[in-house]
Amino acid sequence: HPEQAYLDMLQHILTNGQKKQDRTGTGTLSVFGYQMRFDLSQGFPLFTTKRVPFRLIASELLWFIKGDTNIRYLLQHNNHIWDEWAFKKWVESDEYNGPDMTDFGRRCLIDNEFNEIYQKELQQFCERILTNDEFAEKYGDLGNVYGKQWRNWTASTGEELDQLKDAIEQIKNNPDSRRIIVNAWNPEDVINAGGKGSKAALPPCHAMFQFYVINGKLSCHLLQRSGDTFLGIPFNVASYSLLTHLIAHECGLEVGDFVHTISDAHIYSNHLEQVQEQLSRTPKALPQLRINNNKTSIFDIEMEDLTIEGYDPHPTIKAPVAV
Ligand code: UFP
Repeated sequence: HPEQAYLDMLQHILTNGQKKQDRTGTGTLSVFGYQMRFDLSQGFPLFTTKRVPFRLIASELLWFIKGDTNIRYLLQHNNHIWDEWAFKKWVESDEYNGPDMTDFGRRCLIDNEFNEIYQKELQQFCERILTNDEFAEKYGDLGNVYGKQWRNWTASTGEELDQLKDAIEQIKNNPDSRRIIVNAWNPEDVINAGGKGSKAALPPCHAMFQFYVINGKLSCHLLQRSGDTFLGIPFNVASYSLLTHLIAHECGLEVGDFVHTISDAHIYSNHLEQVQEQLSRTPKALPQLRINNNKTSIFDIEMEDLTIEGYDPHPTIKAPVAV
């Protein structure tokens, strides 16, 4: 079963992972350098041993593809996965004069009373992003995150590079090339990322990807510098598999493999029981992805053009996010 590659990785980290401290203070079991391979013709790797929310993954990917870096688009699609990053910029700004939100990520996990105040404040923030253009422009934008780097990387000359469009052109016109790469890791923007006045809300996790064409099939290799294997990786696998499908669709190619290399592949110490639960489950048949055939360009694809068929996963497994 294609999903076994993922379950094997979880088991490998449980067995061989070293105890390692991390930025969030949670603690992990970690291995350095792990690779998975998914043959996309065997079904769409939206994992079945727990429910993975396709709509969130797809709307985030379409947001990257548009080159958008403002969370407004995500909120319009009821997608809240990036809220905290924009909220952080807002509460650290001079204009914010609400309740003290210092270190909100950690505090809301341990302090119920604070969590209620925080949730209310966050909800108001999202409302304002949706309804107030000026506010959205100023505080909804995450800076030089994926969308910016993929579609308008600013060169030292000031020229804007569209790496994603260039990659698609290469796939169409020069498919044997070994240089079909999109790089999200911009060293200049990574300096002090997330800090006050920084250019990017956070340094990219999925740093660089490359395409490969053989026998009419498109494959994609992602290099991810850091992977939360329980919570993050199922999203990342589905996201890049979807990207590969979309580009193959545009280029008239079949899908090949999605190859996923993770540098620091870790399980957080507070996800161990959840991982055991997931490993005790038997994978079910993978679903199929359908893309609207009336559209070709990936830049025109919207949510309603994407359907997942035959997805019948085991239930969700809840786990705290390390922030
Ligand atoms: N993480 C993922 N996938 C992502 C993403 C984050 O696994 O797409 F954005 C995890 C990896 C790590 C944490 O556990 O989030 C980021 O922390 P750091 O920057 O310290 O690696």
